[in-house]
Amino acid sequence: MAKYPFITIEEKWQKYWEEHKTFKAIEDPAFPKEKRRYVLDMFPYPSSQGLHVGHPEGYTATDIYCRYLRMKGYNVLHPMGFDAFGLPAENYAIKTGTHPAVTTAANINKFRSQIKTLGFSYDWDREVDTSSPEYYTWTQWIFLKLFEKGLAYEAESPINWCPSCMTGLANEEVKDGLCERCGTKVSRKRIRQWILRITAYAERLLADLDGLDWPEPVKLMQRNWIGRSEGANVFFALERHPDKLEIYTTRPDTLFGVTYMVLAPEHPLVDKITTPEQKAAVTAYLDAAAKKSDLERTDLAKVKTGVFSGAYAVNPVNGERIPIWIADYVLISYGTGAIMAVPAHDERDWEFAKAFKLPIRLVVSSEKVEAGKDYSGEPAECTVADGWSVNSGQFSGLPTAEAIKRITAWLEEKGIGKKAVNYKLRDWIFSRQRYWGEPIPVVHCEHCGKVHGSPIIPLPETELPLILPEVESYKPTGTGESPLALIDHWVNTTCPRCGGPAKRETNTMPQWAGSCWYYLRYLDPHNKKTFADRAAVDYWAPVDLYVGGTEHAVLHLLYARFWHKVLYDLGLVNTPEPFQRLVNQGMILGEDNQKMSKSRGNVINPDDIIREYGADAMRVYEMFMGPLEVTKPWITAGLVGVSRFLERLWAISEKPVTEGLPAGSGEIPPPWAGLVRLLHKTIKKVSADTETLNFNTAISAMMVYSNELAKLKEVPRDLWEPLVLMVGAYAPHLGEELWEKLGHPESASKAPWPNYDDALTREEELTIVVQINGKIRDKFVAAAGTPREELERTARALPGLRKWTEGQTLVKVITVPDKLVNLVVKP
Ligand code: ANZ
Ligand code: ZN
Repeated sequence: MAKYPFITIEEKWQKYWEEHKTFKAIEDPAFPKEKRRYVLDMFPYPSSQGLHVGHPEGYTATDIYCRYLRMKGYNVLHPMGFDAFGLPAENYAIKTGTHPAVTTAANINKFRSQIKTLGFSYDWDREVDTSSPEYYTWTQWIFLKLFEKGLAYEAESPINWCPSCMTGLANEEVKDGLCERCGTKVSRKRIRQWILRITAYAERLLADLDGLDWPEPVKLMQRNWIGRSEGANVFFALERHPDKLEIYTTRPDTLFGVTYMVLAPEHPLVDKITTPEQKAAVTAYLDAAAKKSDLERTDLAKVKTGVFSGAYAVNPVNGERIPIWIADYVLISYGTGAIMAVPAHDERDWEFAKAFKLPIRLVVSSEKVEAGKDYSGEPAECTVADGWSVNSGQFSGLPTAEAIKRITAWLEEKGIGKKAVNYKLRDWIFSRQRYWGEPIPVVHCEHCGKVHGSPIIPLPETELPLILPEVESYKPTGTGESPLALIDHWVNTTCPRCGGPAKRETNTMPQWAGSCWYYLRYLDPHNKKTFADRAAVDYWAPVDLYVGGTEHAVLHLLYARFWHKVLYDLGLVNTPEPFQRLVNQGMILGEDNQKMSKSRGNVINPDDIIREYGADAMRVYEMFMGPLEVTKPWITAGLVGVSRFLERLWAISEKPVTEGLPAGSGEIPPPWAGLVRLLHKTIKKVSADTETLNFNTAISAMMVYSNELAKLKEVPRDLWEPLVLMVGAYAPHLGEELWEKLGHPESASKAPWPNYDDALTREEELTIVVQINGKIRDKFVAAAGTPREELERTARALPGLRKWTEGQTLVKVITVPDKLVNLVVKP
């Protein structure tokens, strides 16, 4: 069989769609809100490697869904763009001197043309490029809004520093102590930086997850990352010192078990309370701790280190003297930066107490407390689970939850403690000491700093965009300054407030900035007056379906939710959440079941596949590999199978088409009855499966049906056209071509999705007659096409036949499927 001419067909229809702007989305008021859908793909970073097979997986899924929705009468917005700022272009510039803008433009062109060869139904008039000044004007504008609201601030504190990328990183960008991007071990560096107050939104970012139709694992990752914790702050008096030591604990019920206190090395009290005898030891310890990352410090497996301060606190519940230690397993950035240590019930404290031979006191029993039992003496192991309070004065005998409540109330009454909530979420380190990013639109003015208190002066909106200037060297300075700091004429500017000399901010924004709001720019991409007109936002937003990989579970998806909420509070968007439904596509592995990588040599290049099998085959194959969400290996044999399916469709289209098969039920001419039923069942299944993104099973249903059509010499139009239309959503080039061959002048994408008659999708039920020795004795109902063995089994088990069969031997069974079963018996 000759290959179907996919090369010409695919080119032809891509040209057609482009020329006719077939998929242009227009805010047509004729569509009511419930008939509009916004379906979004995670836009790609245009790397120099071009598209990999993972990109088309999600893109094909949303494309099929969009085509289906349009045919179902929805107005659909389906845009694409490029997340174009980023380190690779800049690193390439350092190596070759080529401006990142040049590399980025070339990569975008390559990506765009690759994406276009796959026949996706994007509205290309809405394309965005986050690195273009037209776009980043509004990224900078949103930054100014954040600044105005007090949500962007400057600070100097130790942050995660990647010595290879030579830039500071957000906590979200550090995975197991390594730079998320390059895998280099992250160190600590104290630098001036811009920080976004995402913690101000912690509670809402947490609470609003409940209303989202997102995969549970993603929601859980965000919940854990935000890390809400409930407990109490307790004030401990200090011996010979007027200050109070405030600690945060989730277990106020363990107050009677405190045997020492710990301050984080950076705690301001360290200096004040350290006794002269301990000074030298403490100083040495602080120096060592400063060099470690938070991860190294809090790792449970690490040997605990610490030093005694020489000072004592007083336990408010029993007046005991408690030694105060300094140890780096307590972080300054969490809670109050100080803890009460209860080694009997906290593992880190247990290890520390064992290492430094500090007392351990049981205050929670794992069994219900027995009257008169002695709970004193050192416990043999650490128990963190809830139980019943012991050795805890008036609170002994209470179960943990109750003890926490009562002790907290008691602390509040005495004025020595209060309920407290803490979050693991930290503010977002937002500035990068690199070149290829959005300049932060503020200046530093010494004069204004003296007169008004703050030297930071935001640019007025009218001065946006603040264009990223040309530089001679893209190389980061490594000192914590961006290469922009070296351009004197750019750095030295005038203050927009006082007109005096001022210096520009030289840090740039992180790559996440552009992707925080791109889905809003698609709504109104050419607007010069605002980031997106509110009417356009109201027309389309929020995103109804967002499809992309799991790698963004916290980073992009958390940051975008944060910015969206800020815009919502400013009255600029219509919903508190940007992405109503999220679906994660599974990873596509190499044929060897391993992650695709250059070094393994198992990378499949989409261009090769498209050249050899066509874009439609690539699309259908990626959807046929398995459920969208699961990880699955590439199997070339599977691709070949899919390509045969498309060939078969082509072969069907080469047969003569006959007209006039009655479509309604009841009067179908007998030779077609079975096929008509199969068609209606197929439409029902493909519709339902496409709606629920179960593309692989929809494809199998179309394959089964096409096998039946392939057996015909001539193909009735009424049996063929619905399949062509459904195929058109999956393999759109082929679909258009077959539709045109059937004589339709309009694009198949504009035709309505085929309907089915539900009556015809139900199993046809037939009455099966049962005979004994040729005489009709009984009957039963069975689905048409029930296999012979099953009919015989049912017939033989009929209770009504017993009087003829009892005591007889069955000698023969004669079965006519769909009609009768004759049991031949002998005494
Ligand atoms: C006494 C205690 C007894 C604690 C007990 C636990 C168990 P989450 O759930 O993560 O919020 N902690 C408080 N601040 C800390 C800091 N800055 N660095 C390191 N550890 C800190 O954990 C809260 C618990 O972690 C707090 O409750 C405190 O130890 C410790 F049987 O206080 B707990
Ligand atoms: Zn000024």
